[in-house]
Amino acid sequence: MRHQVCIIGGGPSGLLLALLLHRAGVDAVVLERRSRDYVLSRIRAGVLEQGLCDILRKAGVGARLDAEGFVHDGTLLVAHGRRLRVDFQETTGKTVTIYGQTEVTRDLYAELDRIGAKVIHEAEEVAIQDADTEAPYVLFTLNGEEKRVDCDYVAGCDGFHGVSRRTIPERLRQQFEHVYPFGWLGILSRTRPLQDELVYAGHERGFALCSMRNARLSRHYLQVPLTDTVEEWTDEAFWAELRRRLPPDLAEVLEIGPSIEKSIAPLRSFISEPMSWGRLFLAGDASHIVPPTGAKGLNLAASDVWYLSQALIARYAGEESLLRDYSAKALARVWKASRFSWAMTRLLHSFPAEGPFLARMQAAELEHLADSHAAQTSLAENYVGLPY
Ligand code: RFL
Ligand code: PHB
Repeated sequence: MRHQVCIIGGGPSGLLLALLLHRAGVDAVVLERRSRDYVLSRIRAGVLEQGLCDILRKAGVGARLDAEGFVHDGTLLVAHGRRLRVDFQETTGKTVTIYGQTEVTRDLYAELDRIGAKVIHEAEEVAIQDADTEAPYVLFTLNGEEKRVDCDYVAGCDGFHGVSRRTIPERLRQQFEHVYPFGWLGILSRTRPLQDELVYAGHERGFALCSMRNARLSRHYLQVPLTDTVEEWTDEAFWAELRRRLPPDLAEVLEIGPSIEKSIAPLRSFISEPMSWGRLFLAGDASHIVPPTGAKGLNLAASDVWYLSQALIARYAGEESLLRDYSAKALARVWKASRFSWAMTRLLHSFPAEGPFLARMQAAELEHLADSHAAQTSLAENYVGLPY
């Protein structure tokens, strides 16, 4: 088969790119390794920047987001005996929206189905060939049968463990990585969110986050050692530990209930440069990972996809310079969001191996944040998303 663009990976990056291209009359196919049910069972991001919401609306998939998403004007930070509400609306004039990545993905699938775009699931052994030539192609197997897609361009949207990044020869790739000595244990429960906004809690026993998906669905996280397993964490142990890490008045009103999902994710910062090679272009987690503390992963995937979609659309209108500049342009925003995610992680987690110096630095930084409108504005500006 032949398509103008072959997109590897049907997560949010790949699906959004496919939709933006189809809207502009560029023909794209998506090859996804998993089943649709599997993709829709992954519980991930929940905080959408205004930039991502605007893209979803432009792509024609904003209706449910606008009807069901929760607009948040600020967030609460509690740590080192301080309680600080950062007001996004007042400091930046912007907000974020709580709407699960699963729902974004569901909306994208529904619209791609409606317009008849091709998303091939359970595509195995995907291999990108001749990406550094004028005629790239992609091989894969489907139900044991070998298939081939000939295309003009390949978009690598297949996440951290995908094949796209590794298709770029190692000698041409520079990788930057920082692994944190802990993970996040997350649970989803049919309980009332702790309060109307997210609560980021720093505690000497470790970080905790109280988030949500809707008025009856909570998403909470605990910092845990990398050696912990999900099986070791009963629901009772999770709730007891979360309560310990919250200020008493919040712990008291925390509604608890059985978990309906529980998982542990390691935290890392990772960036691979460049984000393109010949006619292969990477977007989203395929090229970079941020720790979830700043809620930036999905949002960065969206800014990559926006730049890439505009570059490919321009290319089919006869203008090639945007594609040439794609990697540099995307990386500039990636590094800034990675810096923010790293700084939020350093500020709020416990790093016992680093001794008391870091803990005092965290306390000083929170004190500065509490005293300085400029510092709050800077945090808010990054949290709601840098412009693109
Ligand atoms: P994905 O979502 O990993 O999708 C990649 C897709 O590619 C498929 N694939 C392949 N397909 C074909 N052939 C292959 N060889 C393939 N290999 C893989 C996979 O099956 C998959 O469907 O990457 P994408 O699209 O770039 O999207 C990135 C986001 O998913 C990710 O950045 C966010 O979820 C990160 N993240 C958060 N981001 C935010 O912006 N805000 C948040 O609040 C937030 N919270 C989170 C998060 C990630 C978390 N985890 C579990 C990593 C919270 C958590 C706990
Ligand atoms: C989430 O709701 O899953 C979530 C929210 C904020 C974060 C990370 C994850 O910083």
